[in-house]
Order: sequence, then C-alpha cells, then structure tokens
Amino acid sequence: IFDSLRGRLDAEQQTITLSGVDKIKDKLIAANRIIIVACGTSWHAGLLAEYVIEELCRINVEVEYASEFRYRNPIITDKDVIIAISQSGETADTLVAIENAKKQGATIFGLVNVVGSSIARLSDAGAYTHAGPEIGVASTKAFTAQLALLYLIALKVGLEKQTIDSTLFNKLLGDLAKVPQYVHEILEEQDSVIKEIADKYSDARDFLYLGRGYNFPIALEGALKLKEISYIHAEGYPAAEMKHGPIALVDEQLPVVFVATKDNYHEKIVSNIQEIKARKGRVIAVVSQGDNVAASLADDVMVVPQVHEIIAPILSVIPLQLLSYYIGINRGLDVDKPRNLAKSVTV
Ligand code: F1P
Repeated sequence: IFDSLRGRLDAEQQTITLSGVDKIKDKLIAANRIIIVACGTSWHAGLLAEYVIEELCRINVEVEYASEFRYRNPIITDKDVIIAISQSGETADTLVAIENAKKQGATIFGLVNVVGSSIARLSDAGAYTHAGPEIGVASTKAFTAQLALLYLIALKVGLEKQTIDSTLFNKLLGDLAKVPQYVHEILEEQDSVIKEIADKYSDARDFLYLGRGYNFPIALEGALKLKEISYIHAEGYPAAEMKHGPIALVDEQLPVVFVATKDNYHEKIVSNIQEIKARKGRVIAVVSQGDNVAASLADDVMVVPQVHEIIAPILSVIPLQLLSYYIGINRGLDVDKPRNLAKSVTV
C-alpha cells in the first residue's frame, strides 16, 4: 500500500504530490463544505476523514451513507465538493449519490481502488488507493490505504490553506511515513497475543466496541469487521454514548473492546473502562505502548506503537481486523467469503 503512496509522499523533503488534488485545489480551498459519501468500511474511513479534515483544514465536512443520501433531496450547490470513497468503485449506492450531486453542480473527487471503475470515470478528479486486489470480501487493506490517502489530502490542503503549521505537518507526515514499519511491528509482536485473545472470546454472543474522537470510527470498523467475518453481533458506539443506553447491556458475559490509545482525552476513556469493570464486563483494550494505566485495568490488551493521536487510528484498526480474523477462523468460517456479502454491491 505504502509503496504505491510513496511516489506521492516524500517525508524527507516534506512534500506531497497528488495531481488529482491539484486539479481541484481552488475548489477545495473555497469549498462551502466537503460531503463525503460512501458505504460500509469506506464510510468509516470517511467518518475519520471528517475529524481529520475539519481539524487540519478547517473546512466543514459532512459524511453521508450513500445508501441514504441517494434517496433524499439534499441541498447541494456548485460550492460543494463531494468525496466519494469506494474500494470497488462500483458500489451502486455511491454511484447514484454522486450522479445526483453532479447534476446539481457539485465537484466530484473519487477515491477508489479499482482503476477505471465507474466511480473513477464519473469523477471530476480523484486519487487511486492502489491497494491491490482485496482477496477477501471484507475490506481491510483498502481501508488502510483509504485512510493514508485521505490523510495526505488533508495535510496537503491544510498546508496550502495555512491551517496547520509546519511543525504539525512535519510530525504527522513523519508518523505517516513510518506506518508500514509500525504495522509490521504490530503483526510481528501482537499476532500470537491476539490469537490467544480470540481463543478466549470466540464463543461470545455479542460484542460492544467503544472509542472516542479519532478512535470512534475505529470502534465502528472493529464492530463491522467482527459482524462481517465471524457473524457475531457487535455494536460500535462513541465511548461517552455508553451511559445513554448501551451500558444496560453490560454483564459478565459481554466483551467490551476499547480503542484506548493515548489522546487528548485519555483519562476519559480510562474512566469508561473502570465503569465497565465495575459492572463486571470483560474488557479488551487496544492501548499505546507504555500505557500501563489502561493496560492494567483491561482483562486483555493489544498494544500498538505510540504515535500522534491523529495517526493512531491507522494502527489501532490492525489488531481489531486480526481479532475478527482469528475469531472467524475459530468458528470454522471462510473469512474470505462471508455469507451474504458481495465484493461489489452493484444493486
Ligand atoms: C463497500 C462495502 C465494503 C464491505 C463489503 C460490501 O464497498 O460496504 O465496505 O466490506 O465489501 O461493500 P466499496 O464501495 O468500498 O467497494
């Protein structure tokens, strides 16, 4: 994935080349808002991009399920830029959503994996993720590539708009450039740990996934991956939303997965873990290396390298994908071909 991005990111020179972004740069900088449309895992990448683009570029972003957006009558003008995210580039809901927006004058930026796909052809500009073919139906490496590309776009536009300073730009680009090495470390060091955790929880009936801020979309994606490939019911929620309903589900049977890497609100997620433990829930936590506080509270821990909080989600998702993978295998399922799911949902 990163080999294909390397041509667009030169961390040593601190430059990002993205010709698709250059093509609509003026539109992006002057945009009233960016509307991100996508489905499934791609929608989760879009949700995280909302947080990142608003933070780094100070552009108003909305994220829409294409499967809903296409059936309503949204107010769109020629000052809106639509970012359509799709691994396959053929998802019918996303395609129809952008066709409608295009008719109303919006500029379409396509972020797809499959070269020459329908969404790519309909877009005014775009960027390919070039993640290679997904072997399985459930999107995994495409998600990582989507995030990497969305982050590069946010960094490029933020620098252009001068909404980020060069120190933050350099820090984020530096961390991003090291993601391949960090992912390698996670796979090396955590694989057997995650397998053991999977063995412990493969019989669970339900799972709850919680995360805050940049980690919230990862909680949603962790839950979706588990549903898709292990057929276990799982729900993702913002950590603070727990007390508004889901906490009623917590008992000694329920595994609660916290995406709890270090961020600006870390003590809040630590207190959420304590709330679950006080109700005898079983806590599995993704924590940053060296965070003994969160680690000591959890029953089981998956560790990722500590990076800037904006970059951390790209790493946190990896153990969650692996956890779903091993649980699916333990349950005797074909994780590459989940029942009822299609690689391209073209209807
Ligand atoms: C969207 C999606 C995938 C999911 C499955 C069904 O596809 O929901 O996220 O894993 O493959 O389709 P796409 O628009 O990103 O190709």
